[in-house]
Amino acid sequence: MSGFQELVFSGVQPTGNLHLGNYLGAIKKFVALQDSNDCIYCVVDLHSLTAQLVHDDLAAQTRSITAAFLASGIDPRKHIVFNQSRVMQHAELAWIFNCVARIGWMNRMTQFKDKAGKDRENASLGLLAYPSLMAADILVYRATHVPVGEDQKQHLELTRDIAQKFNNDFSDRIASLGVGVEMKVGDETVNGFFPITEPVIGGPAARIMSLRDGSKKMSKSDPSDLSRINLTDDADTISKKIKKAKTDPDALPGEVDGLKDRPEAENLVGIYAGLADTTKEKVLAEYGGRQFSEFKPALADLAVEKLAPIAGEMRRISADHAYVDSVLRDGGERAGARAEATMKTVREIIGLLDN
Ligand code: AQP
Repeated sequence: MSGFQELVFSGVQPTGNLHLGNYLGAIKKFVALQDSNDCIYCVVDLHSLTAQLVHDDLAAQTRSITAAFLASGIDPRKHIVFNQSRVMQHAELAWIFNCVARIGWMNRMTQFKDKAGKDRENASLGLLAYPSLMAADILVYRATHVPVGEDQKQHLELTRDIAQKFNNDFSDRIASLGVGVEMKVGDETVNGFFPITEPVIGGPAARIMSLRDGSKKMSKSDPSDLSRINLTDDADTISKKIKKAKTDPDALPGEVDGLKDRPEAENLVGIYAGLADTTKEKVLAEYGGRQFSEFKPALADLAVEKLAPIAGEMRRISADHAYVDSVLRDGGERAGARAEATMKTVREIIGLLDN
């Protein structure tokens, strides 16, 4: 894609129990990408303050997300795993991006509109500026690829806009300092300090929906625990939740086209495909024509088979605070060195004295 060294970055907020959507939409991709890429995975604790400022168990949740990363198979020695607040350069670059981005861009973010609700005037400034911090998380490492679920697509487009605007606004300084990198954006070759990051979104599980309502995404903050499968759920709970999942009375279709206007059926087929590393087409080739009374137990067995080992590992790793903290400390030191290298140049580009 560009003259930038390829680097994968992504983050997860410590805002509650991780669920199947987080796992299939994001963490499973993190694991797959680590074989052939340099990766940085972050527990974005500063982001979580936009949801809840005063928190009894932020430290416990930060450790729990870290344990989920490790239990899912992320290797913290080959790659970097850390919590965001250890590397203050994220917040520093976010401030600069607050001055690059426009309020209108932030106001258009659907996540802000959803989370702020009707009383936007009363939403925190942090919630509005969330995408600016997310852009900083990514660009402070000049990351080229970001694996996320589909709900983050708009924020990644904004990250691209921020990078592009910074590159344009400071093009003369970037050129005179000789710190630009040539990259291809669409058909054009451009020069800039920050890469125009590529989202890694896709596959059958990019957007997992609530088990109770196929029009709402599976979410940590849904008040109904039956709406999601938590990574920590035991086998009985997983089976019970899948059995109770909302469906329609028809049998599964033989083709993907037949899932149109059947959001709950499409969701369960997507979950099966995501867990089995296959496609919806292949799932329907096997289960087309069968009733949910047959499909749901097969899905429950598969979910238990794939998730139970992760839950067990999570429990084991979470209990070892000293180990988890050492991973975050070591990752924070390595991430901090990389982030500071970027920020030294950013300060120079802007003209902030730090000598
Ligand atoms: N339902 C989903 N399907 C696929 N991917 C999903 N992700 C979240 N929900 C789904 C992806 O998981 C990663 C981490 O998400 P996050 O914790 O940073 O933020 P979130 O999107 O706010 O997660 P939740 O669970 O939906 O929390 P609340 O309830 O607070 O809004 C991201 O890559 C995200 O795309």
